[in-house]
Amino acid sequence: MDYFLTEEQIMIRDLARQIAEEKIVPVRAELDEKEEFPWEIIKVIAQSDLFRIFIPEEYGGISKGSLEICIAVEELSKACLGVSTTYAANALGTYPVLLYGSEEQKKKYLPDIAGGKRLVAFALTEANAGSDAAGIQTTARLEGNEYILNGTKQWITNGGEAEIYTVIAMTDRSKGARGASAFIVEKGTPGFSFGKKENKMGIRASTTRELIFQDCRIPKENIIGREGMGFIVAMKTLDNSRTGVGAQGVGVAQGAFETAVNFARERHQFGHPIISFQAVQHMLADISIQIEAARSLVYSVARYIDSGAKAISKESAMAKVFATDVAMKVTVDAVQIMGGAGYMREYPAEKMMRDAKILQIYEGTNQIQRNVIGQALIKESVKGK
Ligand code: COS
Repeated sequence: MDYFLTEEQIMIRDLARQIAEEKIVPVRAELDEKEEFPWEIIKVIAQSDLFRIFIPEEYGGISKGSLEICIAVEELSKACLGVSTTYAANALGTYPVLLYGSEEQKKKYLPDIAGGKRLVAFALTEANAGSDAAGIQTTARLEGNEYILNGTKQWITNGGEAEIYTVIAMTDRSKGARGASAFIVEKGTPGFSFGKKENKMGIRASTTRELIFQDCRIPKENIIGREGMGFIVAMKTLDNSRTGVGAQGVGVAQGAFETAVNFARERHQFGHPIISFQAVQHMLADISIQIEAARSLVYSVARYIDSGAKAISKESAMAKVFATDVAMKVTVDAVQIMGGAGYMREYPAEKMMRDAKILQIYEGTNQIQRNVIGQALIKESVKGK
């Protein structure tokens, strides 16, 4: 399929593909095995300017949009979802500043983020606030010129390795979702420490950690937007970021497809390569149809976001659900085509299958995405759209 990419988009794709093939593929199994954070690869990504993609030019970026991010994420994901999660979560953590940050905050943080000098993490989830994001318990109390944060965030991607954290906390718990606010907290701030590091089924090259705030004082200027805007900041951040999770799905599915095709050409049974059997061809045909459909949707939604559309919740949720459900099915089928070999650590298919599962869970489970789509459909039907 020709997606009519511009020369610049093709350049981004080729650059990300080269990094994926030369730097990620050779070490992905080891990173997965050792559950090791990919600092060497992050440095290469930084040197290649891929962190600059979605940062405006005036802050050291190249002012590209959602489609360019998706293209880069897809290529990295084809090689390793753990590495691409680190990259994509950095964008997730940056969106609050990009979308709602003050001029001072943008000037202070975005150039370093664009240069890949400081990684970012987004901290919303807590032990009792996963799908129910408005149920967060972490508090931020204004005292003089400082906010004092108390609480614990759970399962934070890039936790511990990132230098900058965009944190959602309650400034007025009595107001529910309308009592949340968003803050920037820097690593090293007294009262801010890291807790449990998770041992995960997949995306093991990425790090997932607890953040602990104990009377952590931050300057009052570190609030993003105004008090009470935190839930909207979080939801808009996720609206902008979820298409990228869809792109991760497309990438890992493509990686699994290519692995299965290569294997099916080489593997002989009953005197023939297994790719010559119709049972295998039909599975590969179904896989390729699903991947192309997922890519088409992800790219279309990314282009829709880049067109400046304001209401993007439904569309980004659709891209996330469809492409990540495809990723799960395709990676399972790739293992099936490869049979016993697919189940072995010697081949990358089993890692891709383990990695793919998280895509249906993080940045809002696929059940929550269907709620978001359902709510949008109700609103549209009321408006008679
Ligand atoms: N954009 C702008 N505003 C939004 C919004 C969006 N995408 N989604 C919700 N809002 C607003 C609503 O309009 C509502 O505003 P009012 O109080 O003015 O009416 C407010 O935010 C609360 O919304 P709602 O009542 O829909 O909130 P709920 O508590 O029912 O939760 C879901 C909504 C389930 C969609 C939300 O909690 C969610 O997305 N959960 C998943 C979180 C997630 O992705 N976690 C992953 C961790 S981050 S990696």
